[in-house]
Amino acid sequence: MTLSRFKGSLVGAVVADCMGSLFEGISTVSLSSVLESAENLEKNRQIQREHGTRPADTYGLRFTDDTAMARSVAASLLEKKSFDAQDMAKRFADEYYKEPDRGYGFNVVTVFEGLKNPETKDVYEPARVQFGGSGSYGNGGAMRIAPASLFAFARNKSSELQDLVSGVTRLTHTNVLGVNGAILEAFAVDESLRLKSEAVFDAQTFLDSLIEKMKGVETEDDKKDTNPESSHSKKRKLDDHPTPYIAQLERIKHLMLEDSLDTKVVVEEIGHDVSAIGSVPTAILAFLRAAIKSIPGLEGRNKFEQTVLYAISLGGDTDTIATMAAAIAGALYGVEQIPEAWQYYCEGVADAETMAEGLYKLEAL
Ligand code: R7I
Ligand code: MG
Ligand code: MG
Ligand code: MG
Repeated sequence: MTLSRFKGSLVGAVVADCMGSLFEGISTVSLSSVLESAENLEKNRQIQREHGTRPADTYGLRFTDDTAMARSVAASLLEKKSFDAQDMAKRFADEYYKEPDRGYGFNVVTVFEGLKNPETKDVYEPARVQFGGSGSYGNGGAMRIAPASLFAFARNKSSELQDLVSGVTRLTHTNVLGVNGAILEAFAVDESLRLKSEAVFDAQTFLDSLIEKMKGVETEDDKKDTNPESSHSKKRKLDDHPTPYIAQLERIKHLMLEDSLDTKVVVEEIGHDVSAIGSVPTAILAFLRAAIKSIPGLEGRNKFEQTVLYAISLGGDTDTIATMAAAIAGALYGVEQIPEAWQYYCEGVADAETMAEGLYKLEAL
């Protein structure tokens, strides 16, 4: 049962990245166009099954940087059976230089250059000097983090999840908003895995638990913030709320229950951009909204499908918001809810399944 949910999380993340990438950067996306793109995959698969002629890659969707980096996280944890910063950093950089056209963030490329430079002794240095020393607050840490949640869960080391995520994230993103966004995403995947079943799912409880956990994270930061020149205080200018992620989760608490929820309202109040603060909470909202009620226009689709299609329909950073929402949803609903046609046409599904199996088989410590 848990194996299906490990696979659901990683395979789910891959298909959502591939499907979401078709709409990345488009600020207004209609749900019907998202639905149509999914129906195309399903129709093509049907035709292919009936005639058995078309090669799979005719309509294949490529995964993007989100998946490329998640694969490195998983591969490093599997190979080293613990977190090895040097190994993971090397995988990130090697992967980028192997296939630089995966749609990487504009600035993170400088980090890879730094990591490749033999003069670089500290693998954390290139990320630290980004943006004049404040570090990136992009969602590139959060988008790749699901394998860390699975790893900590399998190892029975969930108490160490926060430190693991921080270590993995700071290799490219050191701004507290970038790090805490990854921590929130990792907590959400962990929370999903931990639920006994879909039947006992309660959105309020789920959200309250995340808020409780983020209280530890965001107040810890407050305590540490004694130096007015620290990167943490710089970030405050971006979002002057003392606990911005908790504030986002509180907003979601109200929004998710609204009878009809306008996409414009979600975008205005929560966001859909490449910042972690403007996308991780959005992914959580998409997951919760689909879990609570049928999304209008998506009736008849299962919860996993609704989560992904709805997440993409929010527009903006669609591959990333969808991949993060799907990693959470897949960890609850399991791989069985991921349509066969989606799995068939998305690149990297088989590898995600193998990695999920590997992580699942790791022995508890
Ligand atoms: O966060 P990152 O890896 O990008 C991930 C996104 C996802 O949508 C992927 O699917 C891919 O498309 O890219 O890459 P970064 O370059 O670290 O951050 C992304 C962008 O966030 C940057 O290019 C900046 O535009 C913005 N950004 C900042 N802008 C000003 N000041 C991030 N941090 C800052 C900052 O401190
Ligand atoms: Mg991407
Ligand atoms: Mg982007
Ligand atoms: Mg993206």
